[in-house]
Amino acid sequence: MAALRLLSVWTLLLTVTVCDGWLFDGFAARRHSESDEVALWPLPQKFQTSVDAFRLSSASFQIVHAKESTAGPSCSLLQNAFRRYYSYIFGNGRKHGKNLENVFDADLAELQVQITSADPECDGYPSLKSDESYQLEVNQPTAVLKAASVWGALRGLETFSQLVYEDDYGGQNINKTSISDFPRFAHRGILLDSSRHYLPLKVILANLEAMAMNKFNVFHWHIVDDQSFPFQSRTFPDLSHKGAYHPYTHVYTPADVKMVIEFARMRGIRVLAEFDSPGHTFSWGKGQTGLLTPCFSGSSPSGTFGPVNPILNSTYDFMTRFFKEVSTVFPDAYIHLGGDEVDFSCWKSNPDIQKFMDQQGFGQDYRKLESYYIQRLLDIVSTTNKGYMVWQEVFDNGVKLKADTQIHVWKEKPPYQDEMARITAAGFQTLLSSPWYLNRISYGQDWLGIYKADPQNFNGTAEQKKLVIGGEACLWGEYVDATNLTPRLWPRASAVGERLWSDENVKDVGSAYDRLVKHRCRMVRRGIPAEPLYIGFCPHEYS
Ligand code: CP6
Repeated sequence: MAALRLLSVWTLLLTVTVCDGWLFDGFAARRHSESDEVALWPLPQKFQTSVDAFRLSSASFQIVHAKESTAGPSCSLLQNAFRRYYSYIFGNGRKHGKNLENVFDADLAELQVQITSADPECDGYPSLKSDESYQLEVNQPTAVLKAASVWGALRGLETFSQLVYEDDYGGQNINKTSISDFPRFAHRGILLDSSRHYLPLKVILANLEAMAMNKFNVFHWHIVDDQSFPFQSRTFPDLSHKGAYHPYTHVYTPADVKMVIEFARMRGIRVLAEFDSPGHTFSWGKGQTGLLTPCFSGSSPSGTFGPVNPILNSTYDFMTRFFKEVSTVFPDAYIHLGGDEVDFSCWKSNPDIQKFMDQQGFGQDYRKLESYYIQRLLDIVSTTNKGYMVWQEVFDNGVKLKADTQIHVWKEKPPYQDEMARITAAGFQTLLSSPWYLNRISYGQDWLGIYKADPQNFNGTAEQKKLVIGGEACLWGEYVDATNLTPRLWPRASAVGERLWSDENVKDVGSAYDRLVKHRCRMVRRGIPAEPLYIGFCPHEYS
């Protein structure tokens, strides 16, 4: 046994304290080749680790429910997570055979998972209010993970799996460690766009798996847009039958959607569906005649269509029935209603719209017409008891919003800092995406700019800063399909993941680089083809 293991000095090697605002990490770990393998991402809020190393045997190590836990074997969410993390720790059974022949007295026998609240939320859905905090004590002969609910336990299991490293003999080790962790922001999302290109279920599920590795908790599903309508509606089957790229292969059936939601739930991830209107709706028109505004060329219809027609009662009847269905299909408490980038030229060309504008006294201000539509849509969606999220234009146009509306900032200009200051000054919750448009690519290490952006970096009171619920990395789909989605998103989205989870003082790019390189190799080992940050190699890339 290595002499190192006999040293039971409780050494503070890596310490992050929030209150002092100092950060000291990394260099001591480099002295020990064993700890070299350990790279926590995102960095926990508080942690201490020592040179005391314990061995794990794949033959005997177990993840179990603690006796005191309010959850037990009937909690399939945890059972499933235990199995998943056992596989990640011991390499999906690849080395299993070898280790089984080599049964030894392990130093760490088990990880006990203890849920402490009366309701562990095993069968529930994660929400903005979920408690994702956890405490992890790794000691001999057992490690203990404590969390109020399953949501914190999931985050702690990921951290535990990241603490395990391989020694020179291929054995699994973990150092004595103490962690207390919680997220900085409650909303940590990834936007995927399944309209510009259809995304096979497999790709969506792989992305959810990668999200869990990075402690993301919201999958913003920009499911339909101008180019295609893959969402299969039971009430309006023609929407996908006529509006999808293909009526059978390029659709998400109710069973598909259920599978995505359940796969996400098992990982503590919300599925936030976006049905963007009145713009970005060209594909809706194919299966729902009369929904879109007919554009005119001079005094006759040109045969082309614009945004949703806001002046017809039939439009609002349709939206009422459609969102009633959507609100039952997606269990999340919020729906994203879009409201971005409305092109007014078609509305301007249409004489019926002009007449309506006159009647309403809107003059030539088409933003007022847009607001009129959004107002009525919001009233409809409110009757489904859902909260809503909208893109920033809706706020910019002065639409009257319910107090719990969340406003999604995406534009680069005016500067997002000014926009967030205005939104929070008006008392609304907000989330940031402007610096995190990962569909934008450039030569070089663009993760640095992504990493440095901070959603609370604007002029405002503490009260205003509290209204920032987090942010989302967006991967718009114009140039992305199943072939390139994963490497384009990861590990660049990981930079957003740490910004949204870790303390605001965690911003040393040197430490981040070292950890992110290893974290990226870990994702690759776990089957996520994340692209390299820069030159180099992964320890296991040929094994
Ligand atoms: N689609 C929709 C898009 C975009 C938006 N909404 C978008 C805008 C600018 C860039 C990338 C994507 N493709 N519906 C804006 C929210 Cl750079």
